[in-house]
Amino acid sequence: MMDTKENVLQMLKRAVETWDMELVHEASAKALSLGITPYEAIEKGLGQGMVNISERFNEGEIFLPQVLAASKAMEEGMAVFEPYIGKDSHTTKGMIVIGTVQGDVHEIGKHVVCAFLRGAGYSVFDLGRDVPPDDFLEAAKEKKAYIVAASALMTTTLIGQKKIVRCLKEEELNVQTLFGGACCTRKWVESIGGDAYCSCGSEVVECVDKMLRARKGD
Ligand code: B12
Repeated sequence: MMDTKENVLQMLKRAVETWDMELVHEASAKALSLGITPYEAIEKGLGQGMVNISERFNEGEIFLPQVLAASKAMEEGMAVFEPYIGKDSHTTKGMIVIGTVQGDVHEIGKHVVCAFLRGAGYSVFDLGRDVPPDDFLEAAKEKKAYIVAASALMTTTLIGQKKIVRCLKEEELNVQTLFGGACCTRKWVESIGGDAYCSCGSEVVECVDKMLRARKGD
């Protein structure tokens, strides 16, 4: 098969779907040599593989161990592209503190968001997963963050985003909040008094640029 852009994106998708580490590396190398951007490789290649995994998991065709294996393949692929995302930006557009809410261990989507933000010239301090609301607050103060961002993938953990808003408001910190994750919606974010919502990683940079422009009043 010819190594066209479309074929290589399909190959990246298949590598995640079949949790084939060798194929992850082969396809990632091909993507780099074809000049496919890291954004495309992550969103249109690897990420589409996770979409397929989610569907098959929902339909009961595969189970958690396979989901985990696919997640590892996705992370392995992302690690190949990360050094190529905005590696030469020395100045930072601002600090963003991010994490996955308490009780929730899902991190892949957050990693995608981190990669895109770093690539666009933001400094990102990633608190990891299962992060209590107070830790977001402390990190925001310490890092002088402009934005606190949090991911929640489960209906049971969404409440963690509400707690973050409450925590930040109590301290009257001048930071904005940004939320996302599979079960998070714009309506939810509005209902908890959050500032912004993004449904996918590719919207994030534009959204954050807009938030900071509004903050600076231009
Ligand atoms: C991979 C996965 C796992 C992996 C996670 C590995 C890891 N290192 O992250 C493992 C196997 C560990 C796992 C465990 C569990 N999981 Co799980 N998991 C998934 C799965 C299949 C895919 C998630 C994923 O990575 N998607 C790919 C990424 C790229 O997409 P994404 O996360 O949506 O992120 C994008 C956007 O949402 C957005 N985004 C994400 N975060 C943020 C943050 C901000 C600030 C912004 C702006 C945007 C943004 O941008 C991202 C990039 O485009 C989902 C299914 C689904 N439909 O989401 C279930 C799912 C989330 N899991 C689920 C459950 C229930 C569990 C478990 C409890 C086990 C179980 N019984 O099934 C445990 C949870 C343990 C815990 N305490 O957290 C449920 C949640 C149900 C619900 N509505 O509450 C889901 C929906 C599956 C299902 N249908 O049942 N899981």
